[in-house]
Amino acid sequence: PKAKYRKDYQEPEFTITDVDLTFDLHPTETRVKSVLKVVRQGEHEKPLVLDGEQLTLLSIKVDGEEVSEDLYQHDEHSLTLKTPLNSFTLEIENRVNPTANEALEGLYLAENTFCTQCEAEGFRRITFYLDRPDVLAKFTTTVIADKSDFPYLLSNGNRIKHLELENGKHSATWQDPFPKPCYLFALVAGDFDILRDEFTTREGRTVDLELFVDKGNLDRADHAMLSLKNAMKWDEERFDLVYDLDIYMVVAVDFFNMGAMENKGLNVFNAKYVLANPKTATDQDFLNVESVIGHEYFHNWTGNRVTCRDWFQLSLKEGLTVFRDQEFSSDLGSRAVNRIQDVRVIRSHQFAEDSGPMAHPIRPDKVVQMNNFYTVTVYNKGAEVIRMIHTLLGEAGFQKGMKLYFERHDGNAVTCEDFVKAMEDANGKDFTTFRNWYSQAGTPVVTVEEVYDENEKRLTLVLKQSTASTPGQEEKAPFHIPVKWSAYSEQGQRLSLSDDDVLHLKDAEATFAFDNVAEKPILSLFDNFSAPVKVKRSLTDDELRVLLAHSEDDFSRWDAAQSLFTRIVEKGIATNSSAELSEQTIQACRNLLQANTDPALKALALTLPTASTIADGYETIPVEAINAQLKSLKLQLAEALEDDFKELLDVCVSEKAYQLNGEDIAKRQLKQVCLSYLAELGDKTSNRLKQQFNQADNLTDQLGALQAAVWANNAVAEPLLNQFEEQWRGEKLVMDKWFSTQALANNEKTVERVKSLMTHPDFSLKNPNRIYSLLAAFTQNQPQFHRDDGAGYELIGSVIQQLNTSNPQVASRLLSAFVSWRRYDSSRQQLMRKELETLRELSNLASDLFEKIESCLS
Ligand code: BAL
Ligand code: ZN
Repeated sequence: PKAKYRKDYQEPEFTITDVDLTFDLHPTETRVKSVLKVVRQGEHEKPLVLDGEQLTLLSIKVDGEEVSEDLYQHDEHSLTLKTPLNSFTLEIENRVNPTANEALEGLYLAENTFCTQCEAEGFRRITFYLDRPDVLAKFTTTVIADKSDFPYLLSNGNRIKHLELENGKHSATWQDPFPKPCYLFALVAGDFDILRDEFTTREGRTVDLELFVDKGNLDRADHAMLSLKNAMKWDEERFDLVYDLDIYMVVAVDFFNMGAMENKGLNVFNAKYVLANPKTATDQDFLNVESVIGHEYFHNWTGNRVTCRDWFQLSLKEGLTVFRDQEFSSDLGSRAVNRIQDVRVIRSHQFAEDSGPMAHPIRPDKVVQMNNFYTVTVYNKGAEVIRMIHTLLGEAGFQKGMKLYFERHDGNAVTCEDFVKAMEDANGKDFTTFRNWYSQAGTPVVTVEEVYDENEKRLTLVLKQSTASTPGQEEKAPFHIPVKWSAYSEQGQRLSLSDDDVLHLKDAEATFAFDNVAEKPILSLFDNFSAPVKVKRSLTDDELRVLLAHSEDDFSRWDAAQSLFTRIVEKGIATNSSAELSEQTIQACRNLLQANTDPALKALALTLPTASTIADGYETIPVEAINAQLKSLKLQLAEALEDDFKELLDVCVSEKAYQLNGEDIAKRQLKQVCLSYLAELGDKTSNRLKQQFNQADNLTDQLGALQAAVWANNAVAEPLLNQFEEQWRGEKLVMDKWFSTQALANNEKTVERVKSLMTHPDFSLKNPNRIYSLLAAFTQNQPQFHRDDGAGYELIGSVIQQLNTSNPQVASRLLSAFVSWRRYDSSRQQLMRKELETLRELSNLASDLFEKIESCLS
């Protein structure tokens, strides 16, 4: 496999303006006929080279005439046609085998549903095409299939024709009036239950909304529909963006590599982001449905109407659309809770990616397999970069920039640079330094020095930034880092030192002086996580406790708690003694529990940092020590705050039936945190756990009790696991949670347990959701995946080997658990390296795995 470079981009030599596709669907021999209007771009005599993979070519005609064999060439990846014509109609027939397609890219048949996934480069597995996002064409699609097995035949746009055919077949023809790149093409054929609704745009147009779910699942579709309507309304109100077609369809499927896909007018969703009712979905599932439904809907403008010029620009649509979905969730729910959860993703996952061998800028420069770049960097750090632009411009300025962006680029395939330019031009700003966020990988470390001069009544703040080198980028230029801040007295009163609540660090070092500062202030820096950086700062524990209690920024309060906990763990590791919790910190936690604060914020603040967040602070990750310290800290907190947790738990237990609203969700979240601490106290909590499990009228509470029991290795863990299995066997999405709960259990039997669960009737290596819930979850179980005898590595290594041929995209996601192998001690390094080397020797190694293995072994 060969790498492609961003710098090598060239405009297409031909374009396609119109596509007419006919699919005669068959499980193993689907025939695809494609009629393309092709137009040469500019003056040249080059041949037309179409992408095509795993296709059987049946015929090829130009302007109605069969093409003679000497004028075309067909190899594994392409079809090359010699022609002097500048504009012509190309008609190609080919065959594909949807049943054999376990990679779930292109057209596949799984559990009686034909389905497509074309992003990034899946369309070339359907038919020969210019499979690149800067070729935009109008699509007409006819789907033919057996009517009894596949009563619903769907594609993009509006249905313009439906015909009854011979032999029990029927056909539907769809026309999409909006030119689009082929990655947004979709086709679905199957049998479904349908939830129908409609949305009236602010212009008064009626849009039909149709949600297709597996038969029998209508009682789990309401929340997705409500979320869709909320998203449509929100995008009109906040972004001034109105939906453009007369119909919007969402299909939920069981077999899907990603979360969902924003195909024009026909979103395809992984069922786990559609189906939800209180018995089968947790509060978090409901929130995820809202967020993913929103995300895919928002792509209609940021992604579909304005799309990417090339795949290096992926963050143009993904960073922006994640930012938009985050704002949607924050406007509808708790802004602070959403913010903290987004930051947790950055700290636990993105920082690790940014310091490993696969580190890449949000706009990568070099790609072997595009599927490897649907990353937390491109998506989540990409969203942080957009958020910083929002911080620099404010809401009104940001919206001005969005307006100009659409004025300039609607209907086009553009670059991240075009987006930044629109933001700059609309606001008369200079983002020269800011652009480094697009071109440089790595997490900046900001060092803070504060000096207060009592005599001069002056505070001097010195901020320095540095960013470690990343693969291919030795030296880093400074980033433009916005530092949102606020100041407090030792008693926690808000101090006003300046009118400007954002400091701008644009150079390697900057000094900020504040005069007339009456007393030494405690600064709350990087409020709301105003930049994706790591901060080095020597606050005292007392100062952290002041911020925990008094910062007006909810994120900073949470962050202060996390810093206090992290310090205790780090100190325990450094001194090789048990983590020690001071009386003052216990009291600070108690005050927080008793404060009149959003229960969800209490829950988040009292949740310890993850092992991977702690690990990020170490060059060589001390696996056992982190695990031991986190356990000890949790137990100490449980013992010290036992009465408080019990009291709160009782307050949060609700007599009323389950309701899905912010207040109740927050209470359940806090209840869960209390229960998870109390579960550490052993058998005396067993009855509470059983009681909650048995009395729950919703999955959040039922699963909460199960997880608390299993993760604390409580005596009731096994009986509850059995009971849960008995109740939910066959309910795939619920059983996924049962798998994850066990995969994340921190005990020495977990590896063997995971192995044996792979033979469970509800598990299958063919379904990505099962793999994610059992095996990807297991790789997040730091102490057990990194077991010192290498059993965890062996298990996942052998699964990756199996998936290499059947589903390389999913295999590659699992491989991420190995890429930071150099961060572990030498014995673990050897064991991980062995797995990587074994994989490297595979004769048919997929490009997805090749790329990651090469970068981490080089
Ligand atoms: N475009 C792939 C799925 C998503 O990010 O929406
Ligand atoms: Zn997206």
